[in-house]
Amino acid sequence: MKLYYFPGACSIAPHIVAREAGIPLELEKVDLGSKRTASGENYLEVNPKGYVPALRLDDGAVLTEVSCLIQYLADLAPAAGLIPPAGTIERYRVLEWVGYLATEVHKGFGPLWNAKLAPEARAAAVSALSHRLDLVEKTLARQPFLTGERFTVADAYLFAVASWAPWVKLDMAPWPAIREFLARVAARPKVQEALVAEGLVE
Ligand SMILES: N[C@@H](CCC(=O)N[C@@H](CS)C(=O)NCC(=O)O)C(=O)O
Repeated sequence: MKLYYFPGACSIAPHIVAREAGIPLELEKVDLGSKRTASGENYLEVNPKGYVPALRLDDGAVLTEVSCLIQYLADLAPAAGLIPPAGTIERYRVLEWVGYLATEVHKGFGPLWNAKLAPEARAAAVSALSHRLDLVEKTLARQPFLTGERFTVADAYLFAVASWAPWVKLDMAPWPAIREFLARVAARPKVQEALVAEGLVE
């Protein structure tokens, strides 16, 4: 399987899940400006949505959307325990977080990437995102991971998006439990491997 990614983008969530699950992936970097991949493919032919991630399966089919890829990969390796079995309430708790992260937190960061955002618009975006992060903070203040004691696909997704704070100059001081979570997840050997593979750390 091949993961189309950009270093440090949300594509690092499925990348981490694959490594935690012991699933070997070929990595192909995408230039998001030119929509060309490192090997010269036209990325728009791989994923007409134009954004990362995309996962090319061994039969040539392509899956997109972080929330889909992390579930797909985790389900390939159930013994790794990255997502509870289908039909259990524990599964829906993880999916509840995945939905929240995708639609409230991931998209909440969106406006902050715009360097030309007017100060009032930025303040409004920071305020909305802060409320979303407050809930995450409250949860992580009482347990190490979003659904309890165990690292799941939802934690991989949170790690991906909350790691953007320094890039968008979001001061994480109000959320110490999230900062501790980021350090705890970054220290996981498979996460380190992913960070090194993407050239984010040496
Ligand atoms: N809904 C998509 C959003 C993916 C997304 O936001 N990708 C960003 C990087 S984190 C991207 O590739 N942006 C570049 C672009 O849209 O051209 C998903 O969940 O996979």
